[in-house]
Amino acid sequence: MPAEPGTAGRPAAFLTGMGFFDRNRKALAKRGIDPARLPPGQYLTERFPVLQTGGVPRYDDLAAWRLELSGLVRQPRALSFAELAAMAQEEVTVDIHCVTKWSRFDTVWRGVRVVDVLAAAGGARPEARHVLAHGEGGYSANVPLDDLVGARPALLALQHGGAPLAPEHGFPVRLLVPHLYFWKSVKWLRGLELLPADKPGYWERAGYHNYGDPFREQRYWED
Ligand SMILES: Nc1nc2c(c(=O)[nH]1)N[C@H]1C(S)=C(S)[C@@H](COP(=O)(O)O)O[C@H]1N2
Ligand SMILES: [Mo]
Repeated sequence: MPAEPGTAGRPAAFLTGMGFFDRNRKALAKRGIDPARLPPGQYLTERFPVLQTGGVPRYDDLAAWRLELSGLVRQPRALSFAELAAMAQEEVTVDIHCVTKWSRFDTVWRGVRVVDVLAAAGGARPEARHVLAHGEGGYSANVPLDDLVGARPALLALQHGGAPLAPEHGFPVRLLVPHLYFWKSVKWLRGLELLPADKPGYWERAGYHNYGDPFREQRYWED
């Protein structure tokens, strides 16, 4: 089983008694936080862990940065950072869940709705069903188009906690898909490729679940 850096594969199950995860849930209830917000097998952390394959890219010249909108959009094009920053910004407060088992509650992000970003490329063509989000240096993650432009808020985040993204958290722009495991939220985003059919991304090819719903505990292929 492949594993993200800093983890040792599928963690041992807590099969008997009241294990770590149950205690964490009880502690939440005591603090007046609804434990139902914590997906199965997750624990709450106050820290903001940093997880990625490879190094943190540097963008000294943001004027040269582009986001490619490609594939099944009506007018494929590249957006500059200034163009993104000039679009309507929305703030969301969401819980995030990493497949390595940490969750963070009430994280605040500000950015542009994916649907508005795609509108800048004339919108999705009717055959578009899936999106492959491309990060700097070859990382990618696949998400159904509906999960980005449907009822739930998927953003291209430019800010976290009221400030520009930190370099290690994806500066200048990251995808934010809070209702899926956090590996789908591609940092250092460089492109959205709209496709007629699904195409697995970096971790999905390596054994992680294709969809990745934390509340259904879709961590690995067979889950
Ligand atoms: N470009 C890129 N984006 C990425 C990753 C990566 O390796 N490269 N890792 C993903 C994983 S597994 C997680 S849990 C989150 C971690 O985000 P954070 O470092 O801001 O906590 O980023 C996701 N986005
Ligand atoms: Mo992750």
